[in-house]
Amino acid sequence: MFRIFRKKRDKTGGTQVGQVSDVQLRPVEIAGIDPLERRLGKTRTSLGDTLSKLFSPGVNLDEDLLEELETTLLMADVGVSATLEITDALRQAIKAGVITEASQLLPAVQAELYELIEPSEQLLQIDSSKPFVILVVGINGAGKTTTIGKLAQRYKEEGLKVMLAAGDTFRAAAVEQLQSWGERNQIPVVAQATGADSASVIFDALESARARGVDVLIADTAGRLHTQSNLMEELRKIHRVMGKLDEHAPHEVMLVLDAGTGRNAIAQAKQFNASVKVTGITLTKLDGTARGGVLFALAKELDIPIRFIGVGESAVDLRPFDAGTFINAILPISENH
Ligand SMILES: Nc1nc2c(ncn2[C@@H]2O[C@H](COP(=O)(O)OP(=O)(O)O)[C@@H](O)[C@H]2O)c(=O)[nH]1
Ligand SMILES: [Mg+2]
Repeated sequence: MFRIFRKKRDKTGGTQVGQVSDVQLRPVEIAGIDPLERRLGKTRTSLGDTLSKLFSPGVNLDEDLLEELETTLLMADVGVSATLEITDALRQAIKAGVITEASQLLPAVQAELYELIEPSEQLLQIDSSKPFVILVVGINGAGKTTTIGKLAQRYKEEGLKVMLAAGDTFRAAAVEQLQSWGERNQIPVVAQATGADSASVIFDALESARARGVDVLIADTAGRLHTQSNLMEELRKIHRVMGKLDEHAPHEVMLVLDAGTGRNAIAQAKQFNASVKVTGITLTKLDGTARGGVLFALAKELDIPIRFIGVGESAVDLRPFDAGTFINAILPISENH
């Protein structure tokens, strides 16, 4: 059984530290899907379990405790700025007498973390553009091609007409990886030989997608060229070339980041965003890492929606990012708080 939680926001819009009633979380069961909390088990252990132990009954609400909280958050890659914001909020709440006992600490941290990532929860809406173009960017091995496969399957199951563009022409295996995937799922893949100009492959694909009334075109790109500046220049070129056929394309520039790279993911996001405006992030491999806290750092340090999280190898493991579900998977609190 899969439990997700629906949240109910405070009518006034504000949240007060320690008052988790602002973030009411209701379990909803969905059959047949592994619970997110199991997939995020490593981060749940590094963050959730450590905090639960730290906030044991009778613990002193003092600076030592706040320092240990700080260390735990930093170790889980939550990032300095988000960590300081959370510990400061708790310090103030303790000082103001809002938090007076240990049992209030975990709900307070949960509420703070929730507030931090809630603005990043913005589902990718496929509008009526024909086609709606998703340009997928990111470094090698981040999970671009896998994510494209999962997305394509999702949209096809929703009844949309999907096409893929094999824009990673730099690596020999990359084109074949996408092609074989397309064959298995009866989804057309526009490709040229390895070494072809990526912008021209994607341009062809967009032309063909328009002619065939495709709903969603998803374009793969290379993750590494000889130099980083070549890569960024190529992405800008792809962007420009697409704009010649459709001034609104690409409708989404999706940056794929590997959660396992921790703080490095933040640096990548800043770098990519500086050359092509990134409109959405997919954070992959959250199932294999204890560094899932990087999602908080991403939310805090970059103003980019988090569209999907990758928590495994199959299509259902690319899940739309839901802040409440995410929080509850890594920092569960009991209902009676
Ligand atoms: N466990 C896990 N593995 C993933 C996830 N996403 C991608 N991978 C794996 O990461 C590896 C690299 O993925 P790939 O899509 O080829 O990366 P690309 O170079 O960016 O296209 C592959 O072995 C994928 O199966 C995920 O969410 N969870
Ligand atoms: Mg690839």
